[in-house]
Amino acid sequence: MEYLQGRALTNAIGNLNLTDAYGSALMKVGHDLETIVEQERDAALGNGGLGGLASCFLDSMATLSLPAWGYGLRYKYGLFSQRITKNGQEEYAEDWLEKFSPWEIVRHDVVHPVRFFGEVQPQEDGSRRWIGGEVVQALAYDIPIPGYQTKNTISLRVWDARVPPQEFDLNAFNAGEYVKAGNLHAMASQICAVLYPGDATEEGKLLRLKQQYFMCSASLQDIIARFKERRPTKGPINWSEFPSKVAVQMNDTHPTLAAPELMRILMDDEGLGWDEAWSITNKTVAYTNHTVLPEALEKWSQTVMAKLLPRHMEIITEIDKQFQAFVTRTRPDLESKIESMLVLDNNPQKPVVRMAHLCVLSSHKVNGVAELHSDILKKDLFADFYSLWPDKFPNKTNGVTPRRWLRFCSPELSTIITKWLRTDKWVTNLDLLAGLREFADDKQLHKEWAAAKLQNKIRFAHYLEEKTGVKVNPSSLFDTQIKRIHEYKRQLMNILGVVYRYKKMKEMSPEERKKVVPRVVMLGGKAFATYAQAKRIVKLVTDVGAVVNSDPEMGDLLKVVFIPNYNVTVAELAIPASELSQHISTAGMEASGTSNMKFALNGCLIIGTLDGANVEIREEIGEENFFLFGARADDVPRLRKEREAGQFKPDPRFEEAKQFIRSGAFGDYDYEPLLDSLEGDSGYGRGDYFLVGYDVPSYIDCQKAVDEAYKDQDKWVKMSILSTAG
Ligand code: HBZ
Repeated sequence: MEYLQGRALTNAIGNLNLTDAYGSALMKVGHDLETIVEQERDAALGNGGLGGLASCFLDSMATLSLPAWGYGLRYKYGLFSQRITKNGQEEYAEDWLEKFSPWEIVRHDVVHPVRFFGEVQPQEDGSRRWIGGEVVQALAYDIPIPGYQTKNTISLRVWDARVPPQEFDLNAFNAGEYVKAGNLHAMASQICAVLYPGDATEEGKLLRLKQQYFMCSASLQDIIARFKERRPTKGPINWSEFPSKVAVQMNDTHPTLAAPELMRILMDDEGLGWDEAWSITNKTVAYTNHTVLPEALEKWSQTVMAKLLPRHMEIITEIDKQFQAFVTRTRPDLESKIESMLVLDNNPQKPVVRMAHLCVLSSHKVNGVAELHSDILKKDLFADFYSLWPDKFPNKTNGVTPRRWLRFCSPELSTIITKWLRTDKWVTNLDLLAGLREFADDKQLHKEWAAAKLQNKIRFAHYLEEKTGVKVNPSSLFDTQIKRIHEYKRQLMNILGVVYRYKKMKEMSPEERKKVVPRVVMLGGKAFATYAQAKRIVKLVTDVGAVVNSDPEMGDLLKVVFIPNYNVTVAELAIPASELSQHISTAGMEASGTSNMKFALNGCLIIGTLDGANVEIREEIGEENFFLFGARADDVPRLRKEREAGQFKPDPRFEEAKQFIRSGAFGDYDYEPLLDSLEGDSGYGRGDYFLVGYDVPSYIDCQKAVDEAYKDQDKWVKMSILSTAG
């Protein structure tokens, strides 16, 4: 249900190998490419890493000439745009279609009806039919996804909701009842109005469920129509062929309804029996899990689901019944656990549908997005299902497209890579980058590499000055943390480290200060509008920046910048310019991370915990090229228990940093709830749930090691080359 596409123009002409030709053609008509590129708004139809991953997959599938489709919704307002004021973050609607998007092609001939509410009518032959309720139409818009140097272009098909003219209540309108006449229109236009915000909210749950079903139903009808149309012979449909022609990959639980919807179509519309429909569904759908955070696992109220989708509720109930019978038959030892494994959680206080369980039961494969994460799925979140179906749970570590995330966002570095490898084939075969290892000590490569990185830093410094007014020195160490703001990602630890650094620098003599490695610390990311703690973090970063950046004693030695409105386009500038990037989540909580890959690809070193794909990145680039600190995932439960039992002894540096903030050094905003979360009640019911206090000492030590490494530029550039190579 999400795609974070970014801009299309540079990517499209780049993939078609037309950038230079297009640039000169534009010149002839009096425009320059850069100015034209700047006119395009990001298509921000996603919240964060999950949407970005989907967009990377589209680029790669097109490049591999796979016959794939991305399905999504044509949200009128994408992810909100962020402005930073003296109050911290403010949100504005992102009206990306305001001046229309030149990339979408409306398909007036591709429409599918989608029903909501209504009732289920038993038929004489024993089958069941869903009738009544409200029916809206899904209208297709196609966004082309060109592959890199292939003749293949695939589509991202996004649905818009419309009302067929015959549904307009003309009688009501003529009687002056305009609101009543327009009811269905209003409902339809709400469906695709806004991208659902990433973190669970109580608001708009019904609307979100409508979005999910709208997308699943339209997409499956579309897939089935194509399957029927493309059959070689026009005889009776051989449904057993369906799974060999169609694979539906569910990007998290958001499109889970694809499974019961496929069951419904196969049984109620196509007349198949339960067993055949179930076998086809199971062979067709697969599920990628992106989180183990309990609050992010989708659960829908059974009451709401039964009202909106009565037939699907029947199907889900039957799935549970069959599963229960299967367990009784094959694994009586699991029977005591069955309640916790079912899709329907019948807790009388709050009966809910567990979407993740529905995914696991319906899918033939369930994957995590990094090795560590997939292991946690097997050991923890889906342990009982794993014991039942050990082959169902493979790992698929995330990836990123090397086109957008190296070739196009850093043409300078790309040229050097191509020159030294004597081929540009690495753009479609990243393993070839390993060839750079051979030259990792070559002084000439070092010179070229550092020059390219410097160019990227200068470009980004200009951007920062224009957007924030803060002037930074491009010869400083560029240190970046850009991602959604969340407590588990621990931006708070980053800024506590900065506060400690600043305090120590204030205490230094001018002589001592001369030895300090100049640093620009940059943080960027959006906080969900009602996530108060995340917004306080943004406010703290900007307050620290205001004080540090105007402190004459600091000069170029320390700058702290909040990068406003972080999005794909900003990432394309920030990542190639960064030398150190922070991926510092509490171990076990970041499923994978994908920007860690983008940074490493661009020769940026990583400071990080053993979490998500950091683990595998570190293995590939070598542990000596990775700044590792912090607790291990296995230790986290024990540390939390110790913390709760009052057995945690805070490091004096941690106390000093908090105290400095409390002293009012960065203004008188009420930071107490933020600092409190590191001590008392974190809102998660326990103090310092994310173990910032526990990891701060090794984090500060590790940052010291970063400074030392940066002083030896030969060593640093070598590490940078080896990051790209790995
Ligand atoms: O998916 C992210 C994970 O946090 C990250 O570790 C991983 O690398 C990435 C790709 O696998 N998850 C998200 O970005 N999640 C969302 O954006 C989200 C969106 C809507 C929701 C819940 C979560 O309702």
